[in-house]
Amino acid sequence: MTHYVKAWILALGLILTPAAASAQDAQPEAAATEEVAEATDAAASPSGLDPALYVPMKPTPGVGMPVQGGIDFQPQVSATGKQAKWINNAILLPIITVISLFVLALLFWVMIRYRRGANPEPSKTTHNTFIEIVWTVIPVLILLVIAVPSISLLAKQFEPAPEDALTVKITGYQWYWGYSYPDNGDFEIISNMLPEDEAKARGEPFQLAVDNRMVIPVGKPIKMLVTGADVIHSFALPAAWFKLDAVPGRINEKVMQIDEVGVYYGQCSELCGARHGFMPITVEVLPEDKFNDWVRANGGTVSGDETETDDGGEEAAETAEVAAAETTDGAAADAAAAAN
Ligand SMILES: [Cu+2]
Repeated sequence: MTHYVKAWILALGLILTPAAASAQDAQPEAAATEEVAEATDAAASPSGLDPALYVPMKPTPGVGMPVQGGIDFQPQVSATGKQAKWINNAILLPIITVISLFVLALLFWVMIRYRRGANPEPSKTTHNTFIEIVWTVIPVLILLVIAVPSISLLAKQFEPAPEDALTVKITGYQWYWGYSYPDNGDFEIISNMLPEDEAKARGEPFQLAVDNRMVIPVGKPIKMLVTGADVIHSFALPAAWFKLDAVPGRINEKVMQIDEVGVYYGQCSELCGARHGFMPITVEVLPEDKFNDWVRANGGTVSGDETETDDGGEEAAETAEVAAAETTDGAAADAAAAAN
């Protein structure tokens, strides 16, 4: 009798197990539906900013991002990038190709012409002054040809920022980026990678797209101050030929100027921990007026926008400064008189 009871309990258990399993499934499904709903909301106002001021730009396929089967550098959108790509394609690649083919031909010639069968008595020659001079001088000339454009490019990349440059401070965190704009009221943008469905919904490449982009004006030198908050990261944007390490306790500086409006993707390029591969960079380059609108949408300030109270404050500060200088002069004059 007892084994009947056991059999019934077992049968009941078997019937209920799939039901319990599907009950467990049901919960994540509901969560997924909520996520989709959230994603749709985000698509309606993807940036979360006032759409009258800023709507994230769609990227151009193949520009500012890696392409399937690509073997060349990305199309370059900065002056240094264009020069660097030109050096690679017009100077380095042809020289490398000619040298490789020449050495290969020499190898084949030696292997065939001087093999044991064709040349049973090898020559005992050890020196040939002419050939030694040739194989020293020609490589030196080749290196000189490469050095001239490459050193000038290096110098150009590290020229100090001009007076009118816009400063952007970039901080690498484990594992996202922060962009702050000290010239525009010092607001900070926190930039995290978008989940796959959200990136797709926005028509952007997954693992390169972010929720909040770094936005800069087109054709303007940007003074990039790069630092790390925890470990060493590296800010890299291949389309702009820009890469700079983000080191904690230290600020690295380099100018970046992008001359074409668009969306460009990059990645952290210094192994920085578990989610190193998931802290992409998205830079959106806009005309100056659109950039100013984006600053305003983020609650930042644009020079020329200052309110009257601000001007009043500045004037008051200037007056105070002048007064202080006069006092100091007066005091100095008094001291001089006393000394006399
Ligand atoms: Cu990193």
